[in-house]
Amino acid sequence: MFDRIEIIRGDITQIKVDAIVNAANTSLLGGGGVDGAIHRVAGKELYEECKGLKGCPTGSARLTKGYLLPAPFVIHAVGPVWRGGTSNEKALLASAYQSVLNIAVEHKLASLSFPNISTGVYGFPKQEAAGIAVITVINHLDNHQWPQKVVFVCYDEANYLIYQEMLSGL
Ligand code: AR6
Repeated sequence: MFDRIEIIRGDITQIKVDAIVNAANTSLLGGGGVDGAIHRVAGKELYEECKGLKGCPTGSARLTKGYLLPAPFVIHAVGPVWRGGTSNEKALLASAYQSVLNIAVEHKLASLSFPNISTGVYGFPKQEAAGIAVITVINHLDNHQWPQKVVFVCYDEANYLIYQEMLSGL
């Protein structure tokens, strides 16, 4: 099982897997953080394809091509804005991860890399977000062949340390 999960510190736009996951917003039309970085590297064709999707609700995800990215596909997941924890944020974050995993099953994507959705501008507490991400992924991998491999890509040191500790304790 745990040979199917990897943690790395780095920039998700440089990772060659079947699909990288974007931490998008409901418009799917780009923004700052990892979303801005992905759109910058993928080029304007990604923006054009996203325009045609007409948005995505919080807790869901949409598949596009990767264009100039090393990864052939991007799965745009919309995590919740943290509003203190009483606005269904935990279930919505789990649902964003699960939606990505469901797309991987549907399209038989062998490898995925996730950023730490909602833990930047959206302000979700990092430790709690990591717990939700890891549990959702492990439960899914326990019961599904696809994706064969999941990489958690941590950009900031705080998230990297949290994920390392969390997975070493399992
Ligand atoms: N590679 C991997 N992770 C990254 C990168 C990168 N190049 N750049 C930042 N991160 P955020 P959110 C990490 O703010 O909280 C956007 O404007 C970052 O350290 O990108 O889900 C969207 O358009 C953090 O751990 O996304 C939305 O409006 C994680 O990515 C809004 O921000 C998520 O931080 C979404 O907010």
